[in-house]
Amino acid sequence: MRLHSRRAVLAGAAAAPLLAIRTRPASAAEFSFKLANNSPVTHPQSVRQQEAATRIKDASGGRVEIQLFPNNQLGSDTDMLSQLRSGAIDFFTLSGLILSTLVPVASINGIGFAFKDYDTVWSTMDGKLGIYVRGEIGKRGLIAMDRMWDNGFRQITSSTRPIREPADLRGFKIRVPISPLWTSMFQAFGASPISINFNEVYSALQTKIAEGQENPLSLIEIAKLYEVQKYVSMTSHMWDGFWMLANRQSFESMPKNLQDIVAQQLNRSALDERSDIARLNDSVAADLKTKGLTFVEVDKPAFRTALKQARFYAEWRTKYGDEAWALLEGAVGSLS
Ligand code: X2X
Repeated sequence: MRLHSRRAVLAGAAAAPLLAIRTRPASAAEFSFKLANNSPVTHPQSVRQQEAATRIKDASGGRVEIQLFPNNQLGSDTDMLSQLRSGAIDFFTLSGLILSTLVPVASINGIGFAFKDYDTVWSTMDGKLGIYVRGEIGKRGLIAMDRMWDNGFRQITSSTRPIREPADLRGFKIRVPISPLWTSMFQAFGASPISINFNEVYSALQTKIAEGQENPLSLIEIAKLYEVQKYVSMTSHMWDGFWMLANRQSFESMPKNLQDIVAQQLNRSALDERSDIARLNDSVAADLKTKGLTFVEVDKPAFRTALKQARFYAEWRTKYGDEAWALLEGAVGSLS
């Protein structure tokens, strides 16, 4: 039996090229795209992107197929950004702050203590500031979908000493993602930031190349960073999310109706992902405590004052320019 069916398969394979001349095999889509991210496969970002891909295939009648490559399978964020620009990857979700290495204003959402809560995050990034940033992204051969995906408010973890007040950051070897804003902010605190892509964070912490790092609780849990860290200080010092970016040529290779389907479904999944993260925010702290992480409550205004005194806001206001800064302050209130 086995031998028979093997022969049948071989015969079929030999015949396939002839058939392909006349008809497209049912499984091959007209538009085949790669979508990549840096998130673990169980992170809501990966789960919701897979769902979006499935809906896009259905809604396009099989014409558009998106294959998801989560968890840095295609390289670090820096590598994937190059691949997106060259068209080797068609879609990629990237932190606004890391994107700023190409589009400087894209880091503006990460200004220290800019957002007081999620309502303000979404009204700002779905509002005028988001439109402005997407416009700037559009000038660099990329297209940003309207809805950002949530990463979260960031908290500082450490394997050596708990960070209780700004002075504890002095000389602290902290891993930061690759972005001038991150480096500048932790330098303003007097820390020693080390720029490392996310795919190397766990091992950098494990080998103590870095004493600490900062990320949202949801990711500290999902990427198991609690295994190599002891303390988490609830600084919420910045909020960051992911822009869903498309290579312009790839995106515009589709007719308008398919572009609309893809954009709609990606935006819808971004909203689903935001609710997932909101739910995780409510539950994850208890779990991290049982896994041995010690929580440290901090006086956030003291951290913000330290940044002001280091002229952090004044410096970045000049870098972004008055227009962008006015859009930020118009949405979140006065910062400097
Ligand atoms: O690299 C990080 O720390 C991460 C996963 O939060 C970002 O994508 C910025």
